[in-house]
Amino acid sequence: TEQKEVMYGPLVSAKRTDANMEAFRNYGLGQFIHWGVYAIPGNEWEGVSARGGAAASEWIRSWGGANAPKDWTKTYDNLYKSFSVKDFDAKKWAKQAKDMGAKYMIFTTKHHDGFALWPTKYSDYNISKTPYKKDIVKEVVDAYAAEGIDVYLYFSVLEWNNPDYMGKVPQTTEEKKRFDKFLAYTRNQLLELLDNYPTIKGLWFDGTWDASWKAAYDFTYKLEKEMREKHPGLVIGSRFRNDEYGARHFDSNGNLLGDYEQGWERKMPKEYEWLDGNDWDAVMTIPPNGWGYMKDWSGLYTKTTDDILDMLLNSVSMNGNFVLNFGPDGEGNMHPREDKIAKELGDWMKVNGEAVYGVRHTDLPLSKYGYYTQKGDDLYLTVFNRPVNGIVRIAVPKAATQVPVEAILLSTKVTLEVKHADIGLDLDKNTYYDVMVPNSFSSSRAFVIKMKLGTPV
Ligand code: JFZ
Repeated sequence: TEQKEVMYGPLVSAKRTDANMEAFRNYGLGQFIHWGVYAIPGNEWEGVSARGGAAASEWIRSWGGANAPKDWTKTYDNLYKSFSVKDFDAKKWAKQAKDMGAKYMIFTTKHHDGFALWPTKYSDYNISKTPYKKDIVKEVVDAYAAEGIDVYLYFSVLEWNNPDYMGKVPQTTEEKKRFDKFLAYTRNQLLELLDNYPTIKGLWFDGTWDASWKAAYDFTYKLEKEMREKHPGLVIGSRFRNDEYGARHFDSNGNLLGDYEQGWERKMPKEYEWLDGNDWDAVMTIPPNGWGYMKDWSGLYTKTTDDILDMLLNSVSMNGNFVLNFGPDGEGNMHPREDKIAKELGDWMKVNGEAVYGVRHTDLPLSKYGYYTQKGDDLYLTVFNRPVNGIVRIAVPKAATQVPVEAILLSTKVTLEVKHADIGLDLDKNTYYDVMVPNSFSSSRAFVIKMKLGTPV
């Protein structure tokens, strides 16, 4: 394919091997937290509703429509005055995340509404002006660090309530001046975050899709460079900037713009090949959409623990991390269903986490029973679809040195009977083994078969 001349392409190699990137590759499970003043409405407020369809609770400021009171955005922009967060306890959140098995977390420092959860010097619309007053970002960063969970900061560039922001490319001298002011402000805030919270491992960018930001590629290129110099090892996703042709996530030659691909928002890659060997994460809501607190989950399909486990194993089987979102309410309490899912996930991970953390994609043919992962010469098959005949047939590459295969149930450590099957269309490449799952073994969720192959596959 023809290569274009790209001046504003990647600043770093897409395959960094430093400690932070290696840690990223091994996280497996992460937690996202969306918190801000939108947690107060919790998707219903003064006749304005953010329920159903594409309407997300953290977008309620924009969902007014015809039913909204005339001064709705003004009402919204004053919600911070009642952000008292009387039940907020960062240590409690961090403990829950730890028990769930999360290895990193992403926290919203500022969403599209522009409200900053840290006492930024560059805008008055921040936590210090609320009844709570204290620095929430600091409490979260410190509490998670104390639990050994890496912290990434979510930052929305676009701001709905900032008069200096505009979505279109600035045209007039006045507009250019205004938008330059906005860019300087954005740079100040980002450098401030790096100064204030030096233990963070990365930044998760959002709100970077507008034409104005895309046209500022020279500014964003320099800013990314500056942030990397200021904070060596910083991990930045592909959603920060674009090249001079407007290509986002990947430059015009298909090279990743950042350290990992950040396009998997409420969707999953179907095939490993789509990922082109890049690092990536999938971020997921429990309701269909809605990242901020939603008080009413009725009438919506909300994902179950089994759904989430399926997506988690699907992600790690393709070398990605899976990041589950939580949207605490205006007082700082998780939704009861989030509490329940966190507990159930944690219970599963305590038994089966070996099949999730630090594992890699295998080159085996896809299994109809579940997902393969591997670590060294250990092969894991997490079974979601238990066959009625009790036989889980696996392909073992000819290169495997340990045949017959040794198989155990990870949860009980019981050895399973393995029989040579030699059925398959690719017997030149693979040989087939049947792992017998006894009828007496009962499991209400997916279970893991751990096998030794004597060699990575
Ligand atoms: C954004 C936000 O608008 C949303 O509120 C939430 O914070 C989410 C994590 O990020 O929404 C997006 C961002 C990117 C895509 C879709 C929705 N995308 O790349 O398809």
